[in-house]
Amino acid sequence: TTHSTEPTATTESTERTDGLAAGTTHAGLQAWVDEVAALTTPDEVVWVTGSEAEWTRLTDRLVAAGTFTRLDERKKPNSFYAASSPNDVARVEDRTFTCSAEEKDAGPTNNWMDPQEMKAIMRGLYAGSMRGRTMYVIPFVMGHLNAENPMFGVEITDSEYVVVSMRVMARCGVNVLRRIEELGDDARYVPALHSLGAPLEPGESDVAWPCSDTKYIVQFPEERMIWSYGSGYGGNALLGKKCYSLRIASVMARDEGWLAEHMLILKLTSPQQQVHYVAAAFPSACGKTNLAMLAPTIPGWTVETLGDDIAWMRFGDDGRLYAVNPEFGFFGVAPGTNETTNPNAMRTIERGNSVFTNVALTDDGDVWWEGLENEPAHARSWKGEDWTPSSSELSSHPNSRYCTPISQCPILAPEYDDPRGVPISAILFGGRRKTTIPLVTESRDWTHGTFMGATLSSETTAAAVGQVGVVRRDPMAMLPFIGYNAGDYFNHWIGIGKDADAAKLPKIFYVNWFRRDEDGGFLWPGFGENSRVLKWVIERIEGTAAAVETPIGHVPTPESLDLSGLDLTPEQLDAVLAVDVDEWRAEIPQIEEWFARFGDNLPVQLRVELDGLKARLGL
Ligand code: GTP
Ligand code: SPV
Ligand code: MN
Repeated sequence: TTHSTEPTATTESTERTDGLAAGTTHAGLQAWVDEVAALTTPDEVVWVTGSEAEWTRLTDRLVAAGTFTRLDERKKPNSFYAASSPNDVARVEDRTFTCSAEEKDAGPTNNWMDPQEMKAIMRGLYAGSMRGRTMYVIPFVMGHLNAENPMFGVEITDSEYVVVSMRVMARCGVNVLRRIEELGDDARYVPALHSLGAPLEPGESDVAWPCSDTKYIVQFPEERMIWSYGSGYGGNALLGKKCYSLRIASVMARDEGWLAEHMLILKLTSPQQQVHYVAAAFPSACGKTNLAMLAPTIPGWTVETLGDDIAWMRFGDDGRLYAVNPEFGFFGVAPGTNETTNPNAMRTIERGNSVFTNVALTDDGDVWWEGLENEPAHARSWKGEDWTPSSSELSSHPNSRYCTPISQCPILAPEYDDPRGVPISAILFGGRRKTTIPLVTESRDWTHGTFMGATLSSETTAAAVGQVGVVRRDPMAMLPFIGYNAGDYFNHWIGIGKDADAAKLPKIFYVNWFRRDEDGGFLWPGFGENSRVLKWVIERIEGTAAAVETPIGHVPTPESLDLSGLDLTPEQLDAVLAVDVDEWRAEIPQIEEWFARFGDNLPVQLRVELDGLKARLGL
């Protein structure tokens, strides 16, 4: 491979004569690319190949532009530091729209605008928006290229940061394009248009993090199309992730009888070598990555990782629900990640090939964040300011992220790469609640589990712009990601249970790692100790663990949890498992208010579940 330092025309044409793309023989795709180029008027159009030379060229260009700082090769090989503009640090839920033809199809939880109206606004914004920049065309596939129905996408972007990050997060490049071309008109791909909204005038020098104050993250569900403008941040700009794999895919899943969910996937092996696969939905920044890579503290149990953010689940021929992770990398929360909480994430990132955004840059060319070991005496904060341990400000943004290849995870399960996926034994729903929700509750059946998911609540986090720590309903951890009417989504979940053989469905549980004591401390140690909860879940499935029936479901008896070697007093255990009737009675009006938003569109089964819960609480 060549290692040019300049993005020269010569390097491009070398690749093209190597058989890599200068364009496509797929007429429909070429027409769309031409149309976007005519609208956005970039200086040049480059097709992303996925080659090593291309990575070098892009990262060199980002270093030259001041967007990237190369980290010390001995610490993090082939890795880069980036700091965003302070107004571009997280998903922007109030700027995110579902533009279905009918408003009712966006439902009460999404922002909606008429698609024609939205397109008129955005065409105005896109006009000339790539002036002075390069327009990249990224052919990608979510999931496996050899899947029965490969889930193609093509992202157009004017951001090199986005191209580099997409190459980590999704399977991208010329192999994907060739497959799209072979399939011709049969290739289904999601066109995904992204612009930073920061055109450059001739001679104008660029800023390190170009973006716009005006932001739009828009899904057109009927057209299976995405338009994004003004942000370079992860979920707003890496369009294969939340926009495609959750918002658009959830619409496809509704129409085709499967599930697109905000879930991690892990493989659990017992000391008897029994294997179970578990999927878990927690809202953003509520513990998916950490649970997916968990290092168990109980002897003989092992965890392997398949995915940390998104699961697509379809029924197999045997009637079981099979999950695949459509992604190719991790876009993980940095703060709090360390050798104790998540040693497997530490091993993954130290292999390099990673991008760190909005953390601190140390004087010796490494990265640091709150919660990491070896606090430096001095660093450059994510805001570009001098930082020392006595600084009043954080060194890293609470939503700072590492972007790293999944293949580097030391506990990656080999099945990760199987396009058929893995059969799921248990689904966990969980949120971040200081009170009320016990450590773990088992649902009675699929419909009750759907009720648990539909009423899931969590304190808001820094993963989205807005107030942090406010309790809100976050159904199935999908509030910002359901691409259609959430009432219809609940109906779809109920329907999945109706169509299936109940004995083969995953058992559904509700967990809460975040309950607090009076002093505000966590009642449960979390992280690796969560393996004790996973063990109980598996033993419930196998019928060997005890539970008490409560108004909200089955909760462990104090003896049924394996607590060997754990420093937890009986009082603390009682507190973490408690089902406090008064707290639950106080929860009911919130659930009623939430359900009222769906009117007649709320599945009757969920109303029946709520009535049953109220009766058991003596209401
Ligand atoms: P997204 O990538 O935004 O979807 O987040 P996520 O669900 O993958 O959350 P992640 O695992 O990155 O955790 C977010 C924050 O919660 C981090 O700061 C973790 O340290 C913290 N966290 C994760 N698991 C636990 C736990 O078991 N107990 C406690 N107390 N904190 C946890
Ligand atoms: C989340 O917010 O749930 C994330 C990060 O996983 S983002 O890619 O920005 O959506
Ligand atoms: Mn997420």
